[in-house]
Amino acid sequence: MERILSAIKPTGKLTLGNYIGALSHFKDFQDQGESFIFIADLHALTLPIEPEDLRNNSRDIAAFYLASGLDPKKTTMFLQSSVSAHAELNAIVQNYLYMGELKRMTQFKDKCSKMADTAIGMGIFAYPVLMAADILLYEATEVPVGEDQAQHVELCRDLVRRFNHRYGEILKMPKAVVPKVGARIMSLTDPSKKMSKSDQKGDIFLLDDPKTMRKKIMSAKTDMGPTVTDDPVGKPGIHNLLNIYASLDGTTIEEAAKRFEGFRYGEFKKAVADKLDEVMIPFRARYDQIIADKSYIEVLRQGAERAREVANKTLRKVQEAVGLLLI
Ligand code: AQP
Repeated sequence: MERILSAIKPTGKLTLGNYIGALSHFKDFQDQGESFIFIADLHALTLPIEPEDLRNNSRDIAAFYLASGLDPKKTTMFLQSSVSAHAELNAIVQNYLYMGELKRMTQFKDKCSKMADTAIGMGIFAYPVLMAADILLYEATEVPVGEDQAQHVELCRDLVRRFNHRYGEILKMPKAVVPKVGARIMSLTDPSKKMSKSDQKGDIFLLDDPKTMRKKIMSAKTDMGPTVTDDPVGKPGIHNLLNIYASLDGTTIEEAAKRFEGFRYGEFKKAVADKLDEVMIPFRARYDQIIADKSYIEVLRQGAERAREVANKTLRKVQEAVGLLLI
């Protein structure tokens, strides 16, 4: 049976990118295998964040998980920081990844490109090490990620090869699964940039009201030429909107492009905004209902118990393999 593992960092208010690239797939995972979905709160500390924001974002994500259809009876849902094995395995596996490899990671280069060396914490550099520990603890076979995280899963695979070559078949080999549509939703104001929680402008947030979402779609940056055709290079704005529409509609970009071929931009944007309403209004209603009853947070406590059982078994195997004296 497949073991599926995914997470979201509570670094800010979730965006439509997080919905399309992650949340919208979570419900299906629980029918495809055994799924572990967590809130990556330790990862959220890798860039400065206010404690109160971190707490609120974490609570919000738990509610979004439930609103997306995760059933705590089928999916182990938990906070990363509730399972100390993540930090313990991190301390071991960091010795099997190298500085040169971590320096080459695109996310590290992107996040740090505008920061002075003195402001870059070790955590952001070592982010893929903790992510490898997350994946390996649950012996995940499939790791659904957006395009930008696939490189980290590749690094984790290198680590498994290296570790198992040295100690025998101890770690399970994971595989990144990148969705065919919606793997990288771009900013609405600058389609050359990924839509991101930490980028406040031009992004649709899941807590935006329907009117605001519509306004953002209607004023999304488009391209030369008055009508719709799919051209990822020449018309990145339109391509992004087609990607959003196709993801929400459960169709392909080609199919969406065919449907809107020759539409004027205004008409097409209206169709995208309508589709967004169709998906987001009921989603938001489920979220509102969940968040109103504070007891929902209890699912994280129960999830952590189950997660600890699985994670501690793997941790012990690794500790034994490397020669730690377990007394
Ligand atoms: N724009 C996006 N398009 C498609 N998928 C996306 N994801 C994020 N943005 C997009 C997917 O959401 C999941 C959770 O991501 P994360 O919070 O762990 O990290 P991230 O990818 O760095 O997300 P953000 O929103 O860009 O966060 P910040 O601004 O804090 O760095 C992942 O599956 C991710 O691929």
